[in-house]
Amino acid sequence: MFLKMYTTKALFDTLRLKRGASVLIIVMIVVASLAAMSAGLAYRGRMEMQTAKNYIDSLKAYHLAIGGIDRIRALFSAEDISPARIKQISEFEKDVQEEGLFETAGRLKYRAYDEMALLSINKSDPAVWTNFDEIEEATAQCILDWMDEDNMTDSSGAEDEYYIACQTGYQCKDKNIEAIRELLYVRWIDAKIYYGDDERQGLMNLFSAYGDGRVNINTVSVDVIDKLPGLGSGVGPAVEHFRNTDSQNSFASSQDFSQITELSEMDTELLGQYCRFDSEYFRIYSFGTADESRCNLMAVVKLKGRDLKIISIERIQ
Ligand SMILES: [Ca+2]
Ligand SMILES: [Ca+2]
Repeated sequence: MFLKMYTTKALFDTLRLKRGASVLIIVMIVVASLAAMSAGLAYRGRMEMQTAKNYIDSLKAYHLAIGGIDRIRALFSAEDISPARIKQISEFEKDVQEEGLFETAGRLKYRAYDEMALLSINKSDPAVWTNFDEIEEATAQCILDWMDEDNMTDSSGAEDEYYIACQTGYQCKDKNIEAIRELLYVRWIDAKIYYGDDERQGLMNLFSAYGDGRVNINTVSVDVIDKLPGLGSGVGPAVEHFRNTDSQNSFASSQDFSQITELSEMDTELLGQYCRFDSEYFRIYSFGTADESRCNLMAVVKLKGRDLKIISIERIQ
């Protein structure tokens, strides 16, 4: 009898202990779950705050970059643009935060170049392609196919058949290029060829989609002069030397070529065909930075009198 009572009591004690342990385990699980939930919520909150901050920073960077384009617009409208003034604006670059003009913690840099210092992708003499060592012959053929009206090519080019078979399938343009960024749709042209790198110029820095096919002799680079067919190799350096000798040295007409004694008769005649002496299109680079966010914009603008019209605007690397 005693043994039976003892056994029953021990059984109750054991059950009570087990129930106590179970409750303890449940409490521990609940506490652990609450702690995990709390950590999760805190993490999520931090992530949401970071996402919101990144969004605000990216907006800030974008508006800073747009502000840079506006400042160039104001600069152009402030006075008439002479050939000499074009040279000055083409070198313009400032960090606006250093000027104390913006309260924001971001930075802004911008500069304007003469778009007419670049070769016209649509209207340049097709022979310029023979002077290109930045791209392969096949790539040049693909660019020509992209623009020509026909649908015929050889094994090195690309027309509809190639582009339609691509993963994202699209048709060959078969018309003039309207914005230089279109080149990224052309076979073989990737970001490295388009933007360039430490070793070679990018196509975006050599070509323009605008203008009448002539380059502005007052701003064109030696690199671009070297691409013009038939000119002697010393023409580029001679032109640059003349422009740099005196800040007032500029060309107002083809008669001014006689000031460069190194030019042959043929060079002078060809420069007369290839060159212009003023500009109506300009390229603006504007870089906005807010903390880790950056926004790099490139805009092409057309100047008529003092009125500046934005023709195209794109994000760049
Ligand atoms: Ca074509
Ligand atoms: Ca073709």
